[in-house]
Formats: sequence, C-alpha cells, structure tokens
Amino acid sequence: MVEQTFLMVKPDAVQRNLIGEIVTRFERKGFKLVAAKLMTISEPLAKQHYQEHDGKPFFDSLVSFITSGPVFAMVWEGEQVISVSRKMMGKTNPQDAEIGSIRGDFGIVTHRNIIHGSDSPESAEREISLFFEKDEILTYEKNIDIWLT
Ligand code: RTP
Ligand code: MG
Repeated sequence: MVEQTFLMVKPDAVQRNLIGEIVTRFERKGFKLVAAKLMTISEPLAKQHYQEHDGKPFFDSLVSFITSGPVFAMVWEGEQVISVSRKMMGKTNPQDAEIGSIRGDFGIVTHRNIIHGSDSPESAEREISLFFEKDEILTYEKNIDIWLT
C-alpha cells in the first residue's frame, strides 16, 4: 500500500551536514520525496508535534532541542514507507540502533538522535498536516529515461 510519512532531519544532523546523506538513503531505497523545507520550529509547534510526550521528564529538553536550530522537514511517499523508514532510522537510542541504520551509523546519544519519523499511519497524517499545507505536497511521476538526453 502506498503511504506518506513525515520525516525530519533534526537540528544536530543539520549542523553536522547530514541532510544530503539522509535524503540520499531514502532516494536510493526507492521512496519518493513529495515535500521538503528547511525551517526553524516554533515552541508551540514543537509542543504540538511531540504532544504524546507532554509531562515526561525529557519533554522540556526535547522541545528545547528541536527548536534550537533549523530542521529539514520532509514528506516521503512509497509502499509501506511508514514502517520501512522507521527501520531505516533505527532504534530511538542510537546505542541500541543497528549499525547500518541512520541512528546506528551517525548517532551516539538519545537526545541527539539525528532524525524523526512518524510511527503510525495516524501520526503520519497528523504530523504531515502540522508541518505542510496541502498545496506544498506534490503529485508527480518519475521517469529517469526522459531526463538523460
Ligand atoms: P522521534 O519521535 O523523534 O522520531 O523518536 P522516536 O519515535 O524514536 O522516540 P519517541 O519515543 O517518540 O521519543 C521522541 C524523542 O524524545 C527523546 N527521548 N528522550 N528517555 C529519554 O531520555 C528519551 N526518550 C525519548 C528522543 O530524542 C526521541 O527521539
Ligand atoms: Mg516518536
């Protein structure tokens, strides 16, 4: 089933010049980028985005981290993209994430774990609409052959 998911390169990874590396992994996998923007998240948006964690001990530092610098927000499309992209990201704590996953390859600590991805179809729909207007999400075909010559 073709789905859409919300993925975000977090402030630590933007600072570490990992946007290209991360985008490349999803491109090479075969998923399609349908929306993207570099932006700084406001405090109210951060609190809404991470509302499921409101009240937890790490909530304030999570909000402060995610608003601390630019993020690269994206919508990706493809077969089972929600669960497959979570596998590609690896476990929340980079020390538990498999080598070969994004967090496993580039992260060291949970509070600077490189990337966010929606964890279910419901979160994907909610997060996409929090970050993007409908007309910012594109519908287009890909056909490499016609662009070669
Ligand atoms: P994300 O939402 O950012 O994609 O990460 P996730 O689904 O893998 O993990 P989640 O449980 O949703 O937690 C959101 C973010 O909060 C920070 N966190 N810190 N025990 C802790 O100190 C702790 N647990 C979670 C992480 O930065 C995590 O990505
Ligand atoms: Mg999460």
